[in-house]
Amino acid sequence: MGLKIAVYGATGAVGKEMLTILEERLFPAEEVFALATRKSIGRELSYGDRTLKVKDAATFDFSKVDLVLMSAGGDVSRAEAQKIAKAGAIVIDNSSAWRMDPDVPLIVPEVNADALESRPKKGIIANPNCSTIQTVVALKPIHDRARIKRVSCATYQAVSGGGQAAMDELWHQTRAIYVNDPIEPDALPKQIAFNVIPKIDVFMEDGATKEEWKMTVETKKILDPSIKLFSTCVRVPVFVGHCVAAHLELEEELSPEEARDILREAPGLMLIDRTDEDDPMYVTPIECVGEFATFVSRVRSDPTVENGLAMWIVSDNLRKGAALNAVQIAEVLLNKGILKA
Ligand code: 2RA
Repeated sequence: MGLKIAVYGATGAVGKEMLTILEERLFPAEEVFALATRKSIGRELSYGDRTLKVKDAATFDFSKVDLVLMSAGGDVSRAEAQKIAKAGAIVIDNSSAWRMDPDVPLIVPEVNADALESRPKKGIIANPNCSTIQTVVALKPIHDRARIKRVSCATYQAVSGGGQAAMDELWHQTRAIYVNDPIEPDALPKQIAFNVIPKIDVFMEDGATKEEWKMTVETKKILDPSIKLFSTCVRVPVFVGHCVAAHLELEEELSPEEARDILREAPGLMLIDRTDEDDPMYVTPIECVGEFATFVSRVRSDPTVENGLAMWIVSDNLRKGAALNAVQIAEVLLNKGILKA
């Protein structure tokens, strides 16, 4: 016997990664359904060495499944997730729709798996924002040892965070420039090829973007409400892989060597950090693609503040930033007997 699972939004970049990771991690699924909108019915998606035919989410009988991994956008989640949960399944939702709902756990297993002790009140568990996930995985071990007072960070986020269309846009713009086909001037403010854009999601009243707001409020809900976090979130011309330059102010002093020892042993992290000029080691987005780990490099003291510590955090935003974290939440539910295979 195994679990019956539906991936809702299976044809999207994250949905496809969910199918791949379920199989890679040998998640005990007796049956997996790939669901999407009507226009994708019949499309074939790989699930390991098997092929799944996409079914219509609108007519699917969710009482047939135990678990639904959703990555179908906030509007669909708001409209459908509670109905699906009422049919009996547990929903792990990748959208931002439910993240700040007090009755919906917001989970990064390496940080707050303890928040999952029974079936959630609404039957919904929220997957955090990709840039938040990799940040809190790296902050958690430092916070446990030296308590973080404040974080100031800049993010460098791949276009895949904006979905397949954003990846296609980078590809076409880059190709156009290479084949000497200049991009129309009025399109330039939005050009991402050979450019960076300090705006991800919409602007809010205070001048922050919603992405920057998510970094702050989600870190508080997942890790510690007392942490003050300020960020500038930037889109960069990279296909996959988010980076975060984080600058911490701690309550207690922690040397870079002590911090490295802590990070080296922490769950979900891989420390790649050497500044010998003849053989430097640090991680770039291209090197994190396809990996499960969140990588940390450039661990340094920040002498401009009391107990300052800086670090560079890199992770595959489609994997740990979305699909892997969702599957790891499902693994926690299994291990705790909240989901029974
Ligand atoms: C982005 N974090 O990178 C947002 C949503 N995935 O676009």
